[in-house]
Amino acid sequence: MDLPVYFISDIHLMLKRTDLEIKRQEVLFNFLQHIREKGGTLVINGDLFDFYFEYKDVIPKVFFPFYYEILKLRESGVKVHYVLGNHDYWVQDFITETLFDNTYFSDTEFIINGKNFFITHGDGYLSWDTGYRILRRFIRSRIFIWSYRWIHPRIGYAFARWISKKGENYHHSEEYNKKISDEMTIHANKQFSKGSDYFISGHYHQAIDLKLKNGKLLILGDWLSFFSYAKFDGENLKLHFWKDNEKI
Ligand SMILES: [Mn+2]
Repeated sequence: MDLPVYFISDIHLMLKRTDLEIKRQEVLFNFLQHIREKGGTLVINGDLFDFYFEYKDVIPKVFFPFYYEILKLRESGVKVHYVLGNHDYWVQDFITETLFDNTYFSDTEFIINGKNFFITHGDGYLSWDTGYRILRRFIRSRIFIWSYRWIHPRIGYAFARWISKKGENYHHSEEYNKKISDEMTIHANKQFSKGSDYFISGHYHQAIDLKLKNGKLLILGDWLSFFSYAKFDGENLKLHFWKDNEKI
């Protein structure tokens, strides 16, 4: 992978292009332009889209400005990797073949400059999340995806908008956030004992850059309130905050 490697997650590109959403995407596009100018590699660690469902012959048009930015980025020589999240798992060949260099349907590992990166979107990890893990198995099953595909997109997407509205609040109490980072620390330490140097997760909408005894745990924040990204320059991995967000 070309250096530097940038990691972002939980962008949640919305189905509704409000003024705020357009401004927010502009901030993201400025960040992508920055990468285009500097070169390197981009890893998107899940929940890029607030909802994404692709049909055999049809893709959602609302994300067209984003598709264009990614193609420009790739044309400049930057490779873009995409780890699917719980909001945007239902992709087909437009995502895997046309838009991104590589798409990952589950946790993955990269070796970059001799360092071992364990990359996960992060959902399904919490010990008390058994109900979610069962639901996830169902909504990722062939039968569910096959059935959903036969629902008219007008209905399929209306349903998604409704779900998305219900889950709008990503702000949690400090106590809850602490519980999550403690639990993710346990998972990270497990990976470090298997040889990983870095454990990178998204999903939890908190920005954490935590040096542990045998490695580093990063929770990437999001592009709804943190505008955070991690950068690996070949030596160090660090969490940063994109300053451009002052405009919104
Ligand atoms: Mn998520």
